[in-house]
Amino acid sequence: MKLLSSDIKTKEILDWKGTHLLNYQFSACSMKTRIYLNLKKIPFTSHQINLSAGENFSEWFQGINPRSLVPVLIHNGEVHIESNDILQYLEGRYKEVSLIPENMEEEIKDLLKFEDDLHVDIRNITFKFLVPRFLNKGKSVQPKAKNKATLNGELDFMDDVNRNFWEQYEKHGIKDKDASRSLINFRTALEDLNDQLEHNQYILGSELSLVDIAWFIYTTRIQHANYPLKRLHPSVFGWYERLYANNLFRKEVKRPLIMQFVLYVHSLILRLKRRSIEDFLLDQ
Ligand SMILES: N[C@@H](CCC(=O)N[C@@H](CS)C(=O)NCC(=O)O)C(=O)O
Repeated sequence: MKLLSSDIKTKEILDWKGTHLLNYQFSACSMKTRIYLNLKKIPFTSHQINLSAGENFSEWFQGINPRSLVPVLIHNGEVHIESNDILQYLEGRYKEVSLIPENMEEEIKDLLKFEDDLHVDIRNITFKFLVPRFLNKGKSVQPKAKNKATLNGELDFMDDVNRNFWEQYEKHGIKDKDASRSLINFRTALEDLNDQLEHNQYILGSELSLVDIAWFIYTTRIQHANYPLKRLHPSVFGWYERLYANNLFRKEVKRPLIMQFVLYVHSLILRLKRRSIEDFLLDQ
């Protein structure tokens, strides 16, 4: 999704030349765009927006993305938001090493839309089973900036959806019924994926595509949250391991040891309390 230059209120970025990615090291959608840029060998400048510190709600960033979300691509002063749209936009500009197999544009569009629709579910799973709630305690959702970016001249409702998510999370965490529904949605999608990957090297056949990149990120995330991928969907797990062997994928999903340690302790606590993904799956 390309924004109009009149929608951008942080005007300085309109003069940026080359390829810039506003992203966060540990954000799933950011990882997706970084892996894509690595695979395509597109040189880019990375600008970290620390989501844990609420930097996406700074005046500066709110003046760029009306949704206050990462990633944002700035390509020779043009601003693009929505990770899947960013990949498809770049695919149209950089044709060598195609990641949209011939005649599959429409199928890929549909599959990426399906993947994007699951974003709310990966969020629920992440904040229910992976990230302890205290880590988001200090997350400061700043009020709407005076000079907020717009979408075609209007404030964007997706910003309110996101703010509402954080407000609810602050009050109740992720509710059990939402977590269960999200697990069912993922399990169903992964069962289909498993059928496809039983006979194929990649999701769409013999060629690597944007859909593989997108699902690599989701499968990484749910495994970090201790979803039993290998046991429930062995062909998806085999495909995941093949991609993980490639450093262009692997380096973007690396987590520092201290983070791994904190999340491991959290997962032990969930297991002891019988609140892990495995426990929720048993109840379904
Ligand atoms: N559909 C969007 C989702 C973007 C999104 O939700 N980004 C998350 C990180 S993965 C974010 O910026 N979260 C910050 C927040 O909610 O405060 C995309 O694909 O780009």
